[in-house]
Amino acid sequence: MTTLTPTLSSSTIPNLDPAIEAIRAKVNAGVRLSLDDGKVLYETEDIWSVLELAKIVRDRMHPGVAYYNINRHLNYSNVCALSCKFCEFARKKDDEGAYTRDLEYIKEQGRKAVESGATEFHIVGGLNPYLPFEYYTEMLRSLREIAPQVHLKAFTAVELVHLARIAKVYKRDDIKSGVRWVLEQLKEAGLGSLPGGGAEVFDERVHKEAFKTKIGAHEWLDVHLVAHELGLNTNCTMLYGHVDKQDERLRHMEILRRSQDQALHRLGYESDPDGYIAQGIVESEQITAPVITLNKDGAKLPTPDMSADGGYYQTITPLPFFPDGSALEDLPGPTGLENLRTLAITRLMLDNFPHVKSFWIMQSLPMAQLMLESGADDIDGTVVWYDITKAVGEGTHQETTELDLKRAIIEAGYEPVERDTLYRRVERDGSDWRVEG
Ligand code: V47
Repeated sequence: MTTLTPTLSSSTIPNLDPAIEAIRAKVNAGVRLSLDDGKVLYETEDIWSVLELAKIVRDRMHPGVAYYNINRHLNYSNVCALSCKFCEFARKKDDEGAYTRDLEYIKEQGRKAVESGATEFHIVGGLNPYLPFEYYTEMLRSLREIAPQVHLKAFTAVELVHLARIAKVYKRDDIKSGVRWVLEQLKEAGLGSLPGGGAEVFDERVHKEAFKTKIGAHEWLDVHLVAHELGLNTNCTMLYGHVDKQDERLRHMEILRRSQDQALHRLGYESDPDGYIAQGIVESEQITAPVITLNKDGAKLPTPDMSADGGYYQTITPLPFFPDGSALEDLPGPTGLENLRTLAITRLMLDNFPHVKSFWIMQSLPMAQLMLESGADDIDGTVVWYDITKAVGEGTHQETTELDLKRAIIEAGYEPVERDTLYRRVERDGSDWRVEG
């Protein structure tokens, strides 16, 4: 049970937990934290120091600035062959509220994106067994034609495995080759990067209990590996606060950190002499790469132009579980402090991730603002329509204005920087925009 001491600040009182001091020394030196350090960060009563340490790292990596974007989410279909217990979004074909958007709807969304000056489409949907592979290439081509400037960040790893199946290129013993073919076709049709959804928590127990028929950690990582090899940048997520435990979240972070080591190694980053490889992590043992950290003073963050030689993970977004309407709705979901702490620990553990996003739709804008002070450097965008989770009393229209995003960032003490999907600065004149440099 966490004890709160809200009137005390760690700069005016001795530290509440001496174990934090050892971690502070590592953070100051930019040394990789171990899983045991992560456990201390989860268990300490001194949550304020955890948030403060994450802020130190975040400010070192992105001094003075916080990012947002002008984007639109597009959920093309909620019809899904799977029945994951945490999901409220999925419907069967004949269920009330089931939908599949036709190309006309998608084109209309493309026109609206241009009118509103959006720089990104975030496109995801269920595993719809009734759509042909051509639907997906046509969707991207149409958007590319109508909104050529808008970046298409589309399809989670599990959707891409599903596309390999419907395109009949899926091989159970060699997932990578089918997914490579699918990604090549989609890239040709306009795909720019992959969103980070569907990772959930990389753990066999959690997988069996909450999303047993969905792909597991190995497949998810393989899809992102192939995307990186094809020069596509990707994101990743962690959906926490349901049946998962804290040590399982830490292992999830460790696996992602090793996967990023691999991506950065491919990009020519040098190994870290203070590197630490966790023992006994089945999945990550298969990831052979030197340890690479980016959280030291002066460390060079990856840039979009590097992705010509291979991609990398840009952003990790911790996603708090929304119980309402799901098969796990009897669970309470994480609290605000749990959300802050998990975001801060994510920043501290994932020392080789350039960005940590607080997705305001799921955290709320006020909480996202606090998270800028606790490890996040990005709060995502204007969103407009979002169907996967709904805040209390909200439908799928979940939009905020650029002004509100900027106001939240300024009030948190940072300069708001509009970014494109690849984190390049955007110069804007109304709905006209261009990338700086
Ligand atoms: O894949 C599903 C999760 C994800 C619930 O890459 C749930 O920049 C909470 O991935 N409660 C979609 N989460 C969202 C996502 C995302 C969002 C913003 C930015 C990026 C990015 C990615 O939401 C799903 C799933 O993991 N999810 N149901 C739920 N009840």
